[in-house]
Amino acid sequence: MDSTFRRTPDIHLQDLIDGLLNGNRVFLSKAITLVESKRSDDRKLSAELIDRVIDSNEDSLRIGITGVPGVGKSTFIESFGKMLTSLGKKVAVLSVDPSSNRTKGSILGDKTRMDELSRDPNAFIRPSASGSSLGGVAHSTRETILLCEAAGFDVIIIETVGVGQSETVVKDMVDYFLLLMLAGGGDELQGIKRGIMEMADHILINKADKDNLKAAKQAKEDYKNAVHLFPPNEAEWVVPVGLCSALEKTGIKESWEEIEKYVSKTRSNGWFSENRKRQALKWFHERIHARLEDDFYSKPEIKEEIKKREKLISSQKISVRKAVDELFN
Ligand SMILES: Nc1nc2c(ncn2[C@@H]2O[C@H](COP(=O)(O)OP(=O)(O)OP(=O)(O)O)[C@@H](O)[C@H]2O)c(=O)[nH]1
Ligand SMILES: [Mg+2]
Repeated sequence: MDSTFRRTPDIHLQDLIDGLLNGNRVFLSKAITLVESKRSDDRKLSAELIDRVIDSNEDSLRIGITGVPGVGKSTFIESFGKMLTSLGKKVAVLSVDPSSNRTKGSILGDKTRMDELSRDPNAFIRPSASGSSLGGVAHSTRETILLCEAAGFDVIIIETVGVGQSETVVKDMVDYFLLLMLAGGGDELQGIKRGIMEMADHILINKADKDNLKAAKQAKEDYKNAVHLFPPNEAEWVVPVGLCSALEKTGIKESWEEIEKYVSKTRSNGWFSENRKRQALKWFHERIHARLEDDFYSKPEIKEEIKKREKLISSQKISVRKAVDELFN
């Protein structure tokens, strides 16, 4: 972030907000960099910024997309995103990644896979925030969603690699959670846990093309049967199972039609706003926990006291209970 933002915050913050609300993507990028910053003066500005844009998201739609590495998430987002911009929508693409899993190669790969979308004036693609913890990345991604919405983006897509905890984190920040799968091999082989399938609002079997089409059709039937056995969800939504080819751009429009059905159903049965409300409350409590932890561990005297007690615990000279009690006294 340019340092003049810090020196005269009030004037520049207003410029930033104006630019953001006008949909200016340079200002959007700057605003995102600001909320990702860990500097304490930036934090104050970010808090003010977020506060000013908090209520501009009534009509937006937040879609999470997950699936094992290589399933075709980025390719799908390219085709799906282009289809949406052709309908006049403004699309923002963010990603949540446990950063250590992300190689330079796959980020470069994304640039080519989302080539058309990245050049589309109605699309905005922002690579994942680099953060030390998943919780920290999740927090800044949530604020980034708010900023994108303030800048007039109506569909926010969040890609996550389906390898573990990041799915739960993304599920908690989106209205709709789409799971991309591959035919053949069964769930175990794909490394997709049953729990993740149960989180999905939509299962889409990708690469349903060429020699793979027959297997994809079979997989569709199998997953349809599996979905029937899942516990009913609070949205009262029957999870659709579909086929698509992100590469050949088939099944893309159909998947959007399913999403529209979901939105209209959950907006009328109240789940859409109930879910957002619950997500916001969960986020609030997560931040309280994170803040308490940060404040506690960042005290220099605590660090020393912890070290001392680690030694005592290792040599069984003190109980964990007593060590903790002492630290809090
Ligand atoms: N045949 C076929 N290939 C596809 C399709 N979608 C993606 N691919 C190919 O699969 C490979 C992986 O695609 P990506 O879009 O990078 O997959 P990803 O899920 O984003 O991968 P990560 O970001 O590494 O987790 C690429 O070589 C794509 O060209 C499809 O619908 N059909
Ligand atoms: Mg990808």
